[in-house]
Amino acid sequence: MNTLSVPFEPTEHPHRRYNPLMDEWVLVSPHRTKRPWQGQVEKLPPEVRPAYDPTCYLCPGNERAGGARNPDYTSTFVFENDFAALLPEGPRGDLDAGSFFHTQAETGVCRVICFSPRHDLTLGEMERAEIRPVVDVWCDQVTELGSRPEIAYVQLFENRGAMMGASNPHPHGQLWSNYRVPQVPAVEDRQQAAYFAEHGRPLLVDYLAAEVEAGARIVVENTSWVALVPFWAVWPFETLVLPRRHVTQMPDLSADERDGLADLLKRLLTRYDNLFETSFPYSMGWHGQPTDGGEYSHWQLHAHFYPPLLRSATVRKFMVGYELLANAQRDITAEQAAARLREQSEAHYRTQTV
Ligand code: H2U
Ligand code: ZN
Repeated sequence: MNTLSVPFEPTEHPHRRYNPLMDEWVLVSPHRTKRPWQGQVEKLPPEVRPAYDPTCYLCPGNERAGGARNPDYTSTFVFENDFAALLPEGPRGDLDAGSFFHTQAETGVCRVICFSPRHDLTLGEMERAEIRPVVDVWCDQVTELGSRPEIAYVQLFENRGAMMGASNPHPHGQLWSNYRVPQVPAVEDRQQAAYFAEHGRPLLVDYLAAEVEAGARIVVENTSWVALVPFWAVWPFETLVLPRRHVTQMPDLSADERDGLADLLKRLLTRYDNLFETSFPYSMGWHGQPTDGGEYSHWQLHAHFYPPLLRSATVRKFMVGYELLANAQRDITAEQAAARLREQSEAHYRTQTV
C-alpha cells in the first residue's frame, strides 16, 4: 500500500531489494545519505614497505612459523597452511545425538597462495603480466584439489588489509577446500539450480544480460569480463565480477579470458585504491561449481568483493545492531556506489601507472 501521494522513488525512499543468488533481502535507506556528517575524512599517510622484509613469513627464502623455509620463488608460491583450519586426515562421521546436537566430521586442505615475491605490492599494483600467473594458479589449484574424491568444494579467497584481518601485508590469498560444500556456495547452488529448472538458463547469465542493458551498476568491463555493483549489494562498494561467457568453474577459462581477468582485476583494484586514496581493504573470493562430480550447468563462475570502507580511508561500515538482528542495510544505493567507482581514474594514485 502506498501511503504517500508521491510515487515511489528508489533514489529517495527507503526500500528492500531482493538477492536471488542468496534468497536474502537488503534494506536500502538512500534518504540517510543526506544527514550531516561531522566525522573526519582522513587520509592515511602512504605506507612505505620494503620489496623484501627479512621478518615476513611469506617473503622468498624466509622461515615460516612451523619451521619450513620458503623457496626463492620468483612468481607465485603455494604452500600448505601451517595452521590449517581443516585437516586432510580424519574420521568421517555424522553424530546425531538428539535433534539439537547434530555434528558432522569435516576434513579438507588449506593452503596459502603468495601472489608475488614482492613484499611491497598489492594484487592491484602488480602488472597485468604478473596478475595472469595468479589467475593460472587459482585455476590449477581448483583442478588439482577438485580432482580428489574427498574434496567437494575449493574456496579461493583473499583478505586484504589489517581492517579485514589479514595477518601480513605481503600480497597473498588462501584456499580452504572441504569434503562437504560449505554454507554460502550451497545456498548459491540451490538458488541457481531452482532458477535453471524454471527458466532453462543460468541465473547469473541472465542477470548479467539485464545489468548490461541497464548500465547503471556497471563499474569496469572488457571483452570477456564485467565488474558491477550488484543490485542487492550490502557492503557500500561491494562488486560482483562475472565472465561474459557461461563458465561454471575457473579451470574452464580460456587463455584470453585469463588475460582479460588480469586486466579487469588491475582496473577494478586501481579504482578501489583511488576512491579514498588508500590501499583499499576487502575480502574477495571465487564461487565456482562444486567439484564432487555432479551436474552443475546451472552454475556461473563469479567473484565477490566485499570492502568495508564507507566514507574515507578510516571510516568503515559496521555490520552491527539491526544487521545482526534483523536485516542487512545500506545507505548509498548500489547505483550511487557504481557511479563513484566509475568516476575514478585507472591511473593509480601512488604509482600513476595504468
Ligand atoms: P591471512 O593473512 O588471510 O590471515 O592468511 C595468512 C595465513 O597464513 C593464515 O591462515 C598462515 C595462517 O594460518 N600462516 C602459515 O601458514 N605459516 C606461517 O608461518 C604464518 C601464517
Ligand atoms: Zn613479505
